[in-house]
Amino acid sequence: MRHFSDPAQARHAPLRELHNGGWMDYAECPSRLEAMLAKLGPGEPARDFGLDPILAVHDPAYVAFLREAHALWRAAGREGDAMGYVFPVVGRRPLDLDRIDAKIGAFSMDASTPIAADTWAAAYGGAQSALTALDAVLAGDRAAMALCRPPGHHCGADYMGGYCYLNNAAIAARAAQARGLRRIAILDVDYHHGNGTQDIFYGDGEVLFASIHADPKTDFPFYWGHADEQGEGEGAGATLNLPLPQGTDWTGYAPALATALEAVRAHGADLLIVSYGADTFAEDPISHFRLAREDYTAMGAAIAALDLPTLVVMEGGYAVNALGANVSAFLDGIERGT
Ligand code: OKP
Ligand code: ZN
Repeated sequence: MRHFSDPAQARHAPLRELHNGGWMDYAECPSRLEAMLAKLGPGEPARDFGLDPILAVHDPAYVAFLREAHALWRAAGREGDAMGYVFPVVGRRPLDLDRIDAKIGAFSMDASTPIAADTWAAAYGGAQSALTALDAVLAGDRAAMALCRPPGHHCGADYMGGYCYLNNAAIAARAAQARGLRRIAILDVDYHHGNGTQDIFYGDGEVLFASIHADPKTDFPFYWGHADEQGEGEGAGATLNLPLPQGTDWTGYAPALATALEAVRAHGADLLIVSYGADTFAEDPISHFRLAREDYTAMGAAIAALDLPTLVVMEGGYAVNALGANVSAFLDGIERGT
């Protein structure tokens, strides 16, 4: 399977994140991309499809903010990474405030998503990787992989969060629709619920969002991913959340995967986009499922049995030493099928 990335993706390097009231090293680190490339080989470079496919998902004011945020931070005399500390959970509206601290909170859902000097370049490169891999699938490849980093599934049309700035899976889905595919399924198998992707397509009946993730009662992002969230309006029934308890291993995971795959089948999708996270791995440092490497091959094979054109977009996975092998095991399953 061909895979795609952009060198700029390695330049996003926040120093630290707030974790349980203290600072820890930033888990979503540049070596994640290096580890995947070391195992899979260099792959192919992303092509540049420009801003339009990004603006088909994201609000122009949010995109403008992402591009200028770090410069504004520096201009305010600050060091290090831009981080917010006031969040308008009530009455958020486009006030067009100048101060960086006011802008950043209005475009954030959490305080674990710092903006460093090259964050925009990396996020932009990742989105282009997704679009390039999509192009390979639309040109006839049965499956292709975008080694996106930073990940995308927590950010929405006008907010960042959970290490995510641009929603790569959503950008690819909208680009596929612009090229004539109507019905699309997004299967999110990252450990964390893809709240941003869900939000973007919540009222859209053409894009199914099906997600298997740690129960948000115990895990980030807490407020979304509960089983009763099923879509609204024309999107009613086109969101499927399958939360699972901490400690879940393949025995508990496989039935949920079968349920999600059945929903993808029933949706009648022309294209499958997989938001793949390797943070369901037993040894992941910030997550609490117990999948083993060979489970990713089984997962890939079960997905391949859908027999749909498949775009795989990288999300999380923080056991860096195991990351390349885990991604490779998953891609082997997709290639081999059942
Ligand atoms: C991104 B992806 C802990 C704060 C919260 C955010 C987790 C984002 C996961 N330091 N951590 O879904 O893998
Ligand atoms: Zn995750």
